[in-house]
Amino acid sequence: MKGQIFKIHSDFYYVNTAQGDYECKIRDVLKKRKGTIVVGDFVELEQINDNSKQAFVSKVLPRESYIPRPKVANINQVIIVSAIKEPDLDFEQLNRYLSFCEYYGIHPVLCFNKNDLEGEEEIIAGIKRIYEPLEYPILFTSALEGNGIKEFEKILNGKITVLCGSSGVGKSSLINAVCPDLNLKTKQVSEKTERGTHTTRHCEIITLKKNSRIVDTPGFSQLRFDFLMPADVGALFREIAQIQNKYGQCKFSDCIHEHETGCKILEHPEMMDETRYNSYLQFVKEAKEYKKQVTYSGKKTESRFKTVHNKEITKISSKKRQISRRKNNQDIDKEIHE
Ligand SMILES: Nc1nc2c(ncn2[C@@H]2O[C@H](COP(=O)(O)OP(=O)(O)OP(=O)(O)O)[C@@H](O)[C@H]2O)c(=O)[nH]1
Ligand SMILES: [Mg+2]
Ligand SMILES: [Zn+2]
Repeated sequence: MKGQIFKIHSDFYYVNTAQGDYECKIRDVLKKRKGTIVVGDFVELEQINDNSKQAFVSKVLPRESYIPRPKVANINQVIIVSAIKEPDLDFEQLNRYLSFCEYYGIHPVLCFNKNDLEGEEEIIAGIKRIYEPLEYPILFTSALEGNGIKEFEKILNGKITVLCGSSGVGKSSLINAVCPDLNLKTKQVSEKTERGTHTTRHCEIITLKKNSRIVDTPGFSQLRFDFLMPADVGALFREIAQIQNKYGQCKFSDCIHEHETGCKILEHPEMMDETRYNSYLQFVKEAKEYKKQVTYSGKKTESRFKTVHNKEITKISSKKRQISRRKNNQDIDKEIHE
């Protein structure tokens, strides 16, 4: 029997199957992998007996996707929720979430909530100008008055969605608007004392409607780009590929578009919005900290992917990669010489 883990509680794994939900423990063979089995993993079950709703997880199936915070596998999309105001729209935070989606290969949707609050036409126009050309789906909603909730509901259909966004933007309120029975806890912005605290903490896949499932724990909270090389940050910004498609590659293949000569990104500032470029520079700065750290410790880990013809390709680790014929011949030459 196959199913999907929707909740983990110490040693218990709660699995959703076509025959209903099961409370499971894992087989001894999986004990070593305990910490790596996460909510969202597809698994195979062995029932204890026919009428019991208890079972053993005997196998974990390969993943389609994975994000680390919250640790959840096989999600289909991330909805990045921002508020048009209260709290003020934070472009860097929004771009950070977007770039994380690009990095983990998960489809992002942009949702701008609280559009019942008036007098923000300029902000809305700015959002459209920046994000429409990047071809991200965009929603404007009001959890309070119901605008755009039908569209929001439709986008959830048939998928497992992670919502992310700063505290107070209305993630729980949006879910409550779609599914009032759930009655998730929401909190006044003014009640918040600490920055970055969230009302919602645990990680669980919640079924909203028959085919719509969500993870209410905010995705990617407090993450920084301090785990990849500066030259890899460009692949997380779609406009950089767009510019290079149109005007050709930068002069230097390792260009990080900061102040190099012959840089196509710097030559065409009209093609990349300033807030986007500033976010890009900030993420490059974080990546440089990582580079410094690995250079210092001598433990340079290779980036997980490279970009070829604007397509991300997962790199093969140096251990698994076969020695090239050229390298092999060079080694033989060297040996003969010596
Ligand atoms: N005016 C207006 N207020 C809203 C809207 N949606 C949510 N709010 C209010 O914003 C506040 C925060 O909403 P939540 O749903 O708790 O926000 P959240 O994103 O889940 O926050 P965390 O769980 O802390 O991450 C609450 O006081 C809501 O009533 C909206 O569409 N319009
Ligand atoms: Mg919440
Ligand atoms: Zn460049």
